[in-house]
Amino acid sequence: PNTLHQRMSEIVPNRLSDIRIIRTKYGKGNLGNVTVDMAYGGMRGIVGLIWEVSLLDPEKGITLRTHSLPELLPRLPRGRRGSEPMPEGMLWLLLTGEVPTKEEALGLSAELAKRGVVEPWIEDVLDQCPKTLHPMTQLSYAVNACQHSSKFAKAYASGVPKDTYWQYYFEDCLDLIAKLPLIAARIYRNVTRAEGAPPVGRGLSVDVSLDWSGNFARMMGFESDEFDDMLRLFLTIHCDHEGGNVSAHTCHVVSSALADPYLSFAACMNGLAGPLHGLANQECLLFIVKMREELGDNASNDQVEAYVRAIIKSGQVIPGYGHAVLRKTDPRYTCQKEWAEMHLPDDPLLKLVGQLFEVVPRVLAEGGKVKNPWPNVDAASGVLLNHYGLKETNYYTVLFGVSRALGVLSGTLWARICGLPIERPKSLTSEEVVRLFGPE
Ligand code: NMX
Ligand code: MLT
Repeated sequence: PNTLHQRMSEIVPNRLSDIRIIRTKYGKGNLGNVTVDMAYGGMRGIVGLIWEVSLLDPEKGITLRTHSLPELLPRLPRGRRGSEPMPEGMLWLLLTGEVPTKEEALGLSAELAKRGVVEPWIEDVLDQCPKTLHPMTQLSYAVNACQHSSKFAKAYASGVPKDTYWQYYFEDCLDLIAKLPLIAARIYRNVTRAEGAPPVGRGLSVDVSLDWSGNFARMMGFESDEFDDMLRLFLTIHCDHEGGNVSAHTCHVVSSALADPYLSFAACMNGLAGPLHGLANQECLLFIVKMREELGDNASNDQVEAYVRAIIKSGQVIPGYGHAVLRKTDPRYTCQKEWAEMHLPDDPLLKLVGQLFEVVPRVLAEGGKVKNPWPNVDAASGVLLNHYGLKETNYYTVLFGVSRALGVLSGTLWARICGLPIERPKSLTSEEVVRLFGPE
């Protein structure tokens, strides 16, 4: 079978030629007007980015290289074990636009396992982190430290030609994706170790006979086949959500200054760590657990509704609900909910997830302020993780981040392939708005 690099090398020249034609034909096409409100309003609705690997439809949800999630999941190759797709297959798809064969995905799996090493001093740095340092901060810290071995940064400094940049970028992206399970598992083991127990130290390493996700599960200390499958699904579906979300956009803008993939991805993780973005998966499970503590196991929908209303009245958001672009239930929520209904139908927290779905959209829709009252990706994921014994909520966003590497590094690599320039939109001051539009 082809290696991913061989296939990319074949695809890149053709795609670049397509893009030249697209730009010649449509380069002057108008993508819409920008109002002052849009500039104050988080740039909502402004189309200002090219992101080759995925596209978000407000009604239908994410399409990954034109494939919707429900259509794609059954088609992605399965590995030697388990019944859920290997995230490696998703990576291949995002980078090439092609669903890989099983052999191609397994080849990529083996390649990632080979690349899965971390410099010992970075392991030491992680071992020295206080257990109380948030796992996302530790992740960002370690990824920044891995920049020490960036092949792109070295090649750039040595003055390699511009049209070869992507080759070095590709190497860094694959190396980084390969290192992430090891880094993230070390963080998990350190933050969950018993009081007074020593940090992981030496001895945590990738098993070349396992897939990327299987390795991650095993290094974290999880052994069950069902956990492995749940993690494969989680890592596959959280990978990408077009280019404008905070994490992808951050990766894109940082990389546009030709910062290497390590620096770009560490910045991306800092954005994902915000509670309105990826941290919402942590917030969401905490919310459900607290609600259960207060309402017990047999709460009625009326009690859930009263609880939700009180939270909103206190000025807090309901985590796991709402979206800046989506206007319907997130298909990533649906897919996790269906998985949970099949594998953990009696979990009391799942019952509450279902009750929230019956109550929250109606409550949020009242008054018309919230533009999307429906659940997003984070509304169900914590219940799955918790069910299989991964109960440390402050670790949940790390799992999101490991998955997100597949998408943001693919999108960013394609930006480098296309030679997109440094990103630099124009900003205004409020005085300038008045000068432009106000009375003389
Ligand atoms: N609960 C309560 N209020 C909400 C919610 C919610 N879930 N969602 C939106 N609103 C409020 C929002 O705070 C804003 O209020 P105000 O004008 O007083 O500032 C108003 O509704 C309008 O917001 P929208 O235009 O609907 O949403 P926006 O595009 O600004 O923000 C989110 C999108 C996702 C940040 C927002 O819906 C939210 O805060 N949701 C809860 C947090 C969450 O689940 N985030 C995860 C998103 C997915 N991910 O993983 O990244
Ligand atoms: C994501 O997966 O990045 C979130 O749904 C947030 C977004 O798309 O803005």
